[in-house]
Amino acid sequence: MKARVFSGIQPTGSPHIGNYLGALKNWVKIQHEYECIWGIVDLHAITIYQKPEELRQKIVELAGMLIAIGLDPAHTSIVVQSMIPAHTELAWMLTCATPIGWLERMTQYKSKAQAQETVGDGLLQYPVLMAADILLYQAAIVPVGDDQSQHLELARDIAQRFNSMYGETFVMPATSLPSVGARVMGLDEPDKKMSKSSTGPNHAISLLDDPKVITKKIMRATTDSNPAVDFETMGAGVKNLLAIYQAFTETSDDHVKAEFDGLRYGDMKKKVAAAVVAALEPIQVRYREITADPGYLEGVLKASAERVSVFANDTVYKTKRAMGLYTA
Ligand code: AQP
Repeated sequence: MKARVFSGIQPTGSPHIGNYLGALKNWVKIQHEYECIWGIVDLHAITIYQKPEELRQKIVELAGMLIAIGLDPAHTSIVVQSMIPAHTELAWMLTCATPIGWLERMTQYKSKAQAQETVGDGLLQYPVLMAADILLYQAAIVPVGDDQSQHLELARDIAQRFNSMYGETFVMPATSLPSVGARVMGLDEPDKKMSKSSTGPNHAISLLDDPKVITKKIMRATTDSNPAVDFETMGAGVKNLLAIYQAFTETSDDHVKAEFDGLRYGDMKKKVAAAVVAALEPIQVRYREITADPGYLEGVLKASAERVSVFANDTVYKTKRAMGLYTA
């Protein structure tokens, strides 16, 4: 039997190359090796206010994007989290087994809470819901970007605590990070991770950005005071651009060094931009074809939800039994 894999992406903003290189590209690579479930985690998205009309639209667009990047819905499940009530049922049971101090320590909670006038309880519970997403499917592997490593560790702690309180119920999930691109930084602020919610016009490259826009953003990316690439002294901005190039072209460290050492920044940026444009163009063509037929996407989401509900309900049943809740 193939091991099960789960990972999710929030339908907030437009997916960017950080999401792609940190997580999505890896999803496509492993989709035939494992039994994979990919979540459009809309219940996570609402931990920060989302405009309802936009959210609904973004969920469908994200489903289209996941297929456009190469996920094959005939072999892999693409699920909208809120279509499967078992996610929230399990999340509540796990909440009751999670010490609040574990949640207050999460760095994502601290940084997102700082940016809010009023902090909703959902933001604090975010990692418990994420643990529920993973444990619900008894996933053995979770491919994510590096920013989610702390949440994954917490999911393991929650699983371990639950198993020791109530008996073996959950499979322990392992984190899988890509070797290059695990943390893509903002083009304008290379000390901050590229993020959908950052608003700077040159911060992120969306997977749907026009080739001209991609080139313009990369040409304006922050570098340092050197005139050309120097592997001994390069700053975070140049490192980030070369990591983006390497992750898109899947070339070795030696190849990148040979190609870029001593190259002036203007020429280096042109090469990076050409690699990003070449990789994203076919995705954009497929995206336009797929989203032209919303009925198709609806069918994919319904079929996936039906398929995975069997495992999900089974885990909820086991968890209820373990905790002594009443089951018919
Ligand atoms: N900059 C990044 N580099 C590498 N991987 C990244 N991921 C996110 N940003 C980077 C990975 O993408 C997957 C899905 O992301 P998400 O939508 O759940 O993550 P996020 O952290 O919420 O993304 P954003 O862009 O930062 O959105 P906001 O601003 O709304 O919080 C995850 O596997 C994540 O690791």
